Amino acid sequence: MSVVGIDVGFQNCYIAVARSGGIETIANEYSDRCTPAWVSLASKNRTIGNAAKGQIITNFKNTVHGFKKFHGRAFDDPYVQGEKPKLPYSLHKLASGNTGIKVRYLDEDKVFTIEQVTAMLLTKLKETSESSLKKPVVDCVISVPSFFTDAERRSVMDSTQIAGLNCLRLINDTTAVALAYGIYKQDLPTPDEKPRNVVFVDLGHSSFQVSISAFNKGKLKVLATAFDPYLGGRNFDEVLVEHFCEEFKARYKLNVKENPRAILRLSQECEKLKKLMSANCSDLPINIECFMNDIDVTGKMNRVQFEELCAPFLMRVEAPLKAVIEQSKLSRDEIYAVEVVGGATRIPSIKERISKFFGKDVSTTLNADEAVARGCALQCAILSPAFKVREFSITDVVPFPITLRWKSPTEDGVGECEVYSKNHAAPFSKVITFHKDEPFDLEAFYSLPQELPYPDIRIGHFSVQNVVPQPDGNSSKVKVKVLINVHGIFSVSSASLIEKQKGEGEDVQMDMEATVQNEGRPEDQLCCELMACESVLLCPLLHVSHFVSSSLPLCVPQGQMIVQDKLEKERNDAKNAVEEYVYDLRDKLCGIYEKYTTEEDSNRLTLMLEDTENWLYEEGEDQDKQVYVDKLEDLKRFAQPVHDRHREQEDRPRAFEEMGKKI
Ligand code: ATP
Ligand code: K
Ligand code: MG
Repeated sequence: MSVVGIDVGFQNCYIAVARSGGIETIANEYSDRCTPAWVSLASKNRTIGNAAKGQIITNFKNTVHGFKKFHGRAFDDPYVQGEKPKLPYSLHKLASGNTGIKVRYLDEDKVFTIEQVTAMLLTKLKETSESSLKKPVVDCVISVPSFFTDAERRSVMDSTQIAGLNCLRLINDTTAVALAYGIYKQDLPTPDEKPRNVVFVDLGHSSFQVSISAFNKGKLKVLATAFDPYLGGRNFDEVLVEHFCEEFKARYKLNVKENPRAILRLSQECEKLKKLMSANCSDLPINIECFMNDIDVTGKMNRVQFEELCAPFLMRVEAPLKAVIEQSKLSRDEIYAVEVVGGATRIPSIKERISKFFGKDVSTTLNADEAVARGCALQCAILSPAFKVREFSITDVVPFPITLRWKSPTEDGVGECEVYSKNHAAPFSKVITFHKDEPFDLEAFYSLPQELPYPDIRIGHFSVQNVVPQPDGNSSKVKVKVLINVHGIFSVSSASLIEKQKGEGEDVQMDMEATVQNEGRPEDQLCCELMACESVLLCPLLHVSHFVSSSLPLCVPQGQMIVQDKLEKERNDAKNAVEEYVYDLRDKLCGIYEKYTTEEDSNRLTLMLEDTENWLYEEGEDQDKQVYVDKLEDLKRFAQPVHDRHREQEDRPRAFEEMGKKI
């Protein structure tokens, strides 16, 4: 069984695996531990990761990146609409209303769902782990931002399924970091001592997350989370791009914004400049040759200017810090340390702001790029029976409060109740008792629209069927179990009709408040109790429908795409084999074969090699695999007599030697 943790970033993905020696971050085939979250579709194949990123300038319309936050989002969502004009590729409204991606693949226009695109990326990460571990990888733990809602989490889970992964847990980024921080600490307070409170900050390419965790020996409890889902390193790149677009317009009369390729190149250079400015205060240059209309452009910037330009974004750092500390009800001097991770926390001004807010230096003891993946692998190791690891329990939180509303067909009016408050412990299940004599519907939604990263508050619609009155005519008692599972996903997981209830009140609202049961108990205990309950008669009566269905049939099945990529690779390999043979034989004709060929043969062969080489650049440039295989056979047949003569000459002295030995 594999133990793998995957940090799927907006820009950068990392994989950590457990080996006997401990947790290790692994490198891909480019010896790079970071795999870019890029997927490029082309007329014959797909490329994913580093190779896809390399396609951005030549195949920008079909090279997809920055798609992580399209999971579970409606096409009409303001975020999606805001991103659309900035993307070099096209978005598409799916029949479900969700966001799809439109590209040209295999010379046809194709629409992929966001789940499919992420599945392609996950498949690549799966392959990378498999080649490092040298065994199949199925089980894994994957990180998501703590502000991901139900729809987003379900969508990511769909991707893992398409990719053939068994995701044991979707873990929040900052919780993974907390685990990576805490599990090896030898000096944590004992369970009855005051816990150690640590703040974790992750500023990535697209988002800003903060959480506070309380540590005791063997456990961590997340106290609160806060975030700015729209603040990340990319904002700073965009500020720089905007600045240089204006400067180049004034100085070189270039309308950069009309040229997607130029924008992409400028973005890449601006990101490099931004990173350099983290280490240098002085003026730094930006130079791009043949930028547009054959013009070379140059510009410069220093850190002070950068901070001025980015002030509106830098100012947004404080709000989540303030929110998290308020929610935790801790005072600043109860904070033991502030650990920062995520690439963008390397910006000096960000670090200064965080440290100023908490009144202490920020710690950078964790690897800023790899801590999330390492935490995921640790969680996977804990969950995997195949791996021995220190016991460590994790309690996370519900980021947004959830309300359940119920309605019966004949009853007038509806009732509702907040089933999970903000920062409620998770995973967690509860049993709610209803008194009903007919089927009824339940609707779950997020209670506070203003806190959500997008306008859609709906979670799911559940109907409890087959409810009938008791034989004596009274209402039946129906126990409904609601659940936030290990992935942070809400569901109404079961409903049971309890027989023989007499004289209970009919006021549902009252009952509701009275019967939100078992608060403060972990899920499994609760399950046991339910099983033991004798009067449970009827088993699941649920009809579940989620508002946003993400699992659409694949337009091109994943397996077929993998086969297609493999065929394309074999085709390329066959072509390369012809090319290599040409070069090799040419070398040998003027080298070791010279003595064994007549001038006539040599000329004939040289001519043929030249023809083949020309063919490779012309009609042989793009042929089926078999054509190359046949070509190679032909070449070999022609050259065979020369090979044979050479071999004979080589073998003869050796044969004599052997004979000599025998005698
Ligand atoms: P997210 O967490 O939002 O999904 P991610 O995990 O892909 O995104 P990270 O890999 O944590 O993001 O960080 C990438 C960001 O960090 C990029 O914007 C990158 O430019 C920025 N970054 C990396 N190194 C530096 C540096 N030295 N100075 C400034 N920014 C940096
Ligand atoms: K990352
Ligand atoms: Mg990240």
